[in-house]
Amino acid sequence: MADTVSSPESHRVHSAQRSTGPTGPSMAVRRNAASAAGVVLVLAAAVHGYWAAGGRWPGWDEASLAQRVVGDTVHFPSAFATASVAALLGGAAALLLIRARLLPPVLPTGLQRLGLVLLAGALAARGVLGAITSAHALVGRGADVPYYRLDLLVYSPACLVVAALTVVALRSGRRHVDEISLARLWPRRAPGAALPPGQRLLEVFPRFSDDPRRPLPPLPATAELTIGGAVVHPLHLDLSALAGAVPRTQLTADFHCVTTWSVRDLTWSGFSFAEVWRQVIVPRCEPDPDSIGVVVRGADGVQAIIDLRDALQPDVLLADQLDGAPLSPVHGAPLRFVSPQQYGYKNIKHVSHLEVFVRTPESTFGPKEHPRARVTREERHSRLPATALRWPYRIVVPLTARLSERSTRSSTRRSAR
Ligand SMILES: Nc1nc2c(c(=O)[nH]1)N[C@H]1C(S)=C(S)[C@@H](COP(=O)(O)O)O[C@H]1N2
Ligand SMILES: [Mo]
Repeated sequence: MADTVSSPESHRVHSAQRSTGPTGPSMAVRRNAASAAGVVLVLAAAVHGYWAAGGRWPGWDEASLAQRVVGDTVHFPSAFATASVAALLGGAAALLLIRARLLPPVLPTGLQRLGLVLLAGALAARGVLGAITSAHALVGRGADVPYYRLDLLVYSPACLVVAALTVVALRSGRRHVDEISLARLWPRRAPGAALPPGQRLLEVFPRFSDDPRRPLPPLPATAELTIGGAVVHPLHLDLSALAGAVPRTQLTADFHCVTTWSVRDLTWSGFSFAEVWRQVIVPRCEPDPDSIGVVVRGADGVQAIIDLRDALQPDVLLADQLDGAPLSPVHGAPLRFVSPQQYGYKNIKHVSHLEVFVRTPESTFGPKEHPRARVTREERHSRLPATALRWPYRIVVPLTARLSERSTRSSTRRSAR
C-alpha cells in the first residue's frame, strides 16, 4: 500500500509543477484553445440560427441545401430541430468563453467541467459519425448533394477540431493551482515517502508565503544582484555575469515549508552558492574575515538570515530554472535562493540583494525565524517547540495557498494594465 501511495504521488508533484503558474504557458494555451473553440461554436450557432429562420446556405436552390437523402425521400431537419441545435451550440460556446475567462463565471466550476466533457464527447461523436455517413452518401445516392461534400470536408473536421480544443481547455486546466480544490491543498500523510519529522505531502507546488496577500514584485528588465554589507567592495552583478563566473549546476531536491507541507523532486538549475562565494564574493568583494552569515533579500522586501554554515552547504543554489524551464514569477523569478535542508522561509524568491554580516541582525520575522531552520532537526521556530506548532501551522495551509494564488492573479492583472 505504501508504495502505491508514494510513488505515483511524487510523480504527480513533478508533472503538476511543470504546468503550474498562472502566468505559465499552460494557462495561455488553455485559454487560447477555449477561445478558439468558443469562437467557432459562436459561428456554428449563428449559421444554424440562420438556417432555422429559413435562410439557405450554401446556394439558393432549396434542393441542394442541407438536405438528407433518406431512402427515396428528401427532407430537411425541421426549423425547430435546427433552432435547438443552434441553442445548444450557443450554450456550448458560452461555456468555452467562460473557460477562456472572456465571460464571467456564472456557473460553478464542476458544472462547467461536466458541460465541457459532454460537449467534447458529443462533438467527437458528431465528427466521426458525420464523416462516415457523408463519405458513404457521397459514393451512393447523395453524390450530388452539396451538404455531404461540405460535411466531409468542413463540418465534421471542424467538430473534431473543436472537440480536441475542448479537451485541451479541460486538461491543462485541471492541473492549474488556482483551480485545484482546497482538499488537494491539504498536506497528506505519505507512508513510505520518508519525509522529515512533522512534514506531509502536497501533490502540487503552490505559491506560498507568510503573508498570502503579498503581491508579486514587478519583474526587473535585467536580473541584478547586489552584494554588500560587511565587504570591502560592494558589487552589482547581472545574471549573465554570474553565469559567466560560475558553472551551472542542477539539483533535484524536496522542498519543505515550515507549515508542514512538502513537495518532492523539484529539479532546480542555477549556480552553487558555495561557488559564488568562493569565485565571486571572496575575490571580488573581500568579505570581512569574521563574516558569519548573509542576509538574502528578495525584490518584495522579504528576507532571510542565513548562517554561512548553511549557505555553504553543497546543495545550496542561486537558481534561475525549475524543472527545465525558466523560473516562473510565482516561484521566484528571476533568481531564487534554494536551500533544501532549510525550511521554505529561508528559500528567498526574487533575490536581489545579498548582505554579508559579522553580527547577526534582527530578524524581520521576529522569533518565528529560527537562525538555522534545519528541516531534519525540525527547527521551525526560534523559541516555541516545533511539535506544538505542527497543527496550528498545518490547518492554515490550504487557505494560505489559495489566497497566495489569488494575490498572484491580482498582481498579474495590475502589471498587465
Ligand atoms: N521573496 C520571497 N521569498 C519567499 C517568500 C516570500 O513571501 N517572498 N515566502 C517564503 C515561504 S514561507 C515559502 S514556504 C516559500 C514558498 O515558495 P513557493 O511560493 O515557490 O512555493 O517561499 C519563501 N520565500
Ligand atoms: Mo513557508
